[in-house]
Amino acid sequence: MFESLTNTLEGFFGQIRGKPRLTEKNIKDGLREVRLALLEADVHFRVVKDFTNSVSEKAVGDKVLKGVNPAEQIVKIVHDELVNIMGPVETTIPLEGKGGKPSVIMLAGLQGSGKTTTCGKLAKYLVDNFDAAPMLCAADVRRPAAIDQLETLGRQLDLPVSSRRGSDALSVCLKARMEASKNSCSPLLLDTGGRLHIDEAMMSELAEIKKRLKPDQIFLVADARTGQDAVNSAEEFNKRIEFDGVILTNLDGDARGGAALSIKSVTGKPVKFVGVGEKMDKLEPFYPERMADRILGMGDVVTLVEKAEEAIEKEDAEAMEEKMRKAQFDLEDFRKQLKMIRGMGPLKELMSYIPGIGSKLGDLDFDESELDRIEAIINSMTPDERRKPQLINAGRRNRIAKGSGMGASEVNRMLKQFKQLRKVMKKMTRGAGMEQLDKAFSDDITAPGNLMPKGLKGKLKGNKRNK
Ligand SMILES: Nc1nc2c(ncn2[C@@H]2O[C@H](COP(=O)(O)OP(=O)(O)OP(=O)(O)O)[C@@H](O)[C@H]2O)c(=O)[nH]1
Ligand SMILES: [Mg+2]
Repeated sequence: MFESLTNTLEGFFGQIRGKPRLTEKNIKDGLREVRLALLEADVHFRVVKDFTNSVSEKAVGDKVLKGVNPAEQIVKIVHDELVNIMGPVETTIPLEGKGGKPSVIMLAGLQGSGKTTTCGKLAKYLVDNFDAAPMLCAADVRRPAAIDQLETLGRQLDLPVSSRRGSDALSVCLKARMEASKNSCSPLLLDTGGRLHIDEAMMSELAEIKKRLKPDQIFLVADARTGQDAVNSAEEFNKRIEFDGVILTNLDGDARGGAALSIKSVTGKPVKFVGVGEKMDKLEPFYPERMADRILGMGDVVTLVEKAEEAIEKEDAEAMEEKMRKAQFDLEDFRKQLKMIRGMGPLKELMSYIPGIGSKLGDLDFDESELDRIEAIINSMTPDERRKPQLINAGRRNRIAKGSGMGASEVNRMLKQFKQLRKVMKKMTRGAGMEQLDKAFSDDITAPGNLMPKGLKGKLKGNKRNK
């Protein structure tokens, strides 16, 4: 999303790295490019101006000039400034209203921005993380299909939906609140109607709902792909219906990301959640720190760690590590790990979280089918063979090849790779440094078609930001 900005920033830091100290001139020169990259990423021009001014001011300040390591200082300044323009963010959602009544969460936004989908995602998020018992309210009454869409989501999530066809939006909301109260459901999530453009009819409908229901929290749902339009309409919305925060959808797509960087500065209200896919579990709280890390190409280690934690039980992980250390890691374990890793998402997405790698990936292609082949081969082995690969003789190898639809040479190659992988693991768990790891990787594993994606090794080697 921020590839070009990340590259420019890396270049900027690189330039500074070569300088003995920060001066107004070398900062200004570098920042000129950063300014262009920000504009190119569709960041609002006012935000760009404030951002670069602020970085330059802090960087050429007295304190910094005395510093010993200018490059690190400038990275820190840029990082803090990025965090500053996006935060602070408070993502708590009131689960209960006053006096034990249902809390009311209102979602508003332009047509097609993702309100209905987000309504379902947010409900699921509250159920999964806080054991809440939400109710959805179909307050988009202009289009019958909108009500159907929310009801379908409700069935899919096994959550109640309050709707009333042929009624006006305000009455639907009031009735829904009574229903939620009667059924002890909270929060009540209002999926309101959107228009293509901000118009008086939509605004007065929303204002009326706000006035009568006094929502505990109001979210503006905005489509990140619309860039500056999203920011401008957020500004308009906020003037009329003051909201508490923004849910930015479609951050998984080819959005340039400018909206994520601009909304807080322009509206004074932060992005609180982001939609990163169509499925119901694709909603995440927004963390400015992590976003800044990603923009700076530091990868998003915390997200990766969280994903891994979701996929793997701690005890499993410890047992696995012990096995790796003792080189008892067998093909059965390997199969488990493969399953786990693939359960975490597409390889390329996972790699993008790793510090220093993310920005280098570009449009590098990951051959996931190679993993399919490896899985097929392991699946065709008997449990005994998985535990003791040394049992596999020519006869067994041919049987495995047939069973998995591969050639005998592919089975051989896979076994050879596995042996190497086991060696690498042993070294890594004994605390080997990057050098040894590099050496281990320079073996057959990086050969074309093998485990490491083509071209990545070279890219990694050229990467000096590995810490
Ligand atoms: N990839 C991706 N698709 C999304 C995301 N959020 C919503 N969508 C898709 O965007 C389309 C529109 O979403 P809706 O939830 O229907 O939008 P809406 O704001 O309710 O639209 P109206 O009711 O017509 O105003 C749907 O096809 C969603 O699946 C997201 O974060 N990522
Ligand atoms: Mg809708």
